[in-house]
Amino acid sequence: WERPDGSPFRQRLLVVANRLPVSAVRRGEETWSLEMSSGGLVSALLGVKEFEARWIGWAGVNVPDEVGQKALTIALAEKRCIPVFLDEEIVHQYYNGYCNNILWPLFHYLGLPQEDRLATTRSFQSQFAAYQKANQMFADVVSEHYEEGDVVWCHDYHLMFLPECLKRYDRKMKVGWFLHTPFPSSEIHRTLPSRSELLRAVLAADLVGFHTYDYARHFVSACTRILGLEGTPEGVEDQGRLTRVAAFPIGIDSDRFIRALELPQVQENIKELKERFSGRKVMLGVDRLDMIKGIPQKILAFEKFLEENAYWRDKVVLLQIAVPTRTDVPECRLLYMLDFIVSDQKLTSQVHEIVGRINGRFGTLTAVPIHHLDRSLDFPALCALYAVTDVALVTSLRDGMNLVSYEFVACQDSKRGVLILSEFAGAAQSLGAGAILVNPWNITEVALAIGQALNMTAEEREKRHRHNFLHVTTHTAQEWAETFVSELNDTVVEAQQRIRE
Ligand code: ADQ
Repeated sequence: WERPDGSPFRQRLLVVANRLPVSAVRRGEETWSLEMSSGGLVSALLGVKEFEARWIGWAGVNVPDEVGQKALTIALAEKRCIPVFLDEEIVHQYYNGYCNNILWPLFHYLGLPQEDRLATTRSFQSQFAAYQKANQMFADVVSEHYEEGDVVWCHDYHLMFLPECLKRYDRKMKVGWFLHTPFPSSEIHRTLPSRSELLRAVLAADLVGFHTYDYARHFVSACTRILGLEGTPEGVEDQGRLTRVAAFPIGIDSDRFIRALELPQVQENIKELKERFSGRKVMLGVDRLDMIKGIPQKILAFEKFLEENAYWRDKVVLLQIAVPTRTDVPECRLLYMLDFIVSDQKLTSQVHEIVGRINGRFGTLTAVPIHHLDRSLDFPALCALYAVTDVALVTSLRDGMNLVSYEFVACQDSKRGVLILSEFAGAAQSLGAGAILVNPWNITEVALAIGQALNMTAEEREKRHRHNFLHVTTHTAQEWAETFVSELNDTVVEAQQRIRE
């Protein structure tokens, strides 16, 4: 592959993530249809001009037969994607089990599941073994495709073992690892039975990145307290070898959102929404349906606001879009999804119950205060919603960054709406000066923030929006990816120099 102008790329970049950025649907024995997803990471890497990126990951489908695997591999190659084939048992133990039932809640301060509190329990041990095995399977695929000089960028909590597996394969490989979730305080991390193994495996990387300085600091503290290693301003040192640790706050492809606002379909959606909610202020929540997003807390705060502000009852509407997420893994049959389905169902019914109560209390025959949708929106609909919103509410209990807050800001250049943002989202560090920061556990505080946002003067909104818009449009996903990869290259060069000295 060449760059659009015909010149060669400076370097090859192997991006390794649990999921490939495609959805694959089998149409026949040897026929697959593929749809490229358009998430932040994809746009970020498409925008990186110097590197020729290839993706390595699981395609999200179970392909037990060789014919199907071969056909899928060929189809994916056109999209620069290389599949790792995981069977159902591994997916159950590694992905649903260790990743999403143990690491995800722990990293978001929700603790370990009760039955897994003891390292000796069978389920914990087998899930951890499957996690290591799956990481080795990813490493095997990377090593098949790796060429000297390539940069390998591993992503997220699914692949904490990968740096160690890769360095075992080739000590000189340039390996970076980035965490998209928070890294919790070392006091939380030390409750994890496999705490040391995971830290050591990550430290095998040359560069370790987090969204915020706080997460990086927590990681370094965990390494010093749990492993007894030395933390330095640069990272973590172990017997003269330095693993560089730093913050690389992610961004979005802001141009994509800004350009979308001009599309006829988006303009049409905006017009319809304006007519539909005319005379009312629009408040918006867009979240994956997940415990960490604080959806019940958000709705309860809105209820408190309506309770205490009768004037606003027929003048404001909250649109809450909550997309059920982990059900997008087709082969996670009911049995495998049990833990999530139960907790997602509990969360959904809890949210439905609160919404029903509030609409019953404050609704009229012609209008209800909350519209709650349990589904995903397509890109034009999402952009239109962001554009017509007066107040966006992000009340995550913990969130690595939270890109919804960035997307909202990118779509608000004509409206200058207000962002209410949880102080426990990584985005609070970058958009804090423009947003109203809240503790989502404090319903009264959030209710007051809603009042403050709805009553804010145009000058104040303008000032806050300017700050956030400048940040979102300058600290983009492309900049994030470029900075990480060039820092990784520099780190390796510096390490080689140190060895020579
Ligand atoms: P997520 O937890 O998925 O990502 P977030 O950063 O908010 O959280 O990104 C969600 C994405 O999904 C956004 O692009 C949003 O537009 C989209 N989305 C959410 N709900 C939707 C809906 N109902 N309909 C359509 N689209 C919807 C993880 C971490 C985050 C971190 C990112 C990137 O948990 O903290 O910011 O990775 O590192």
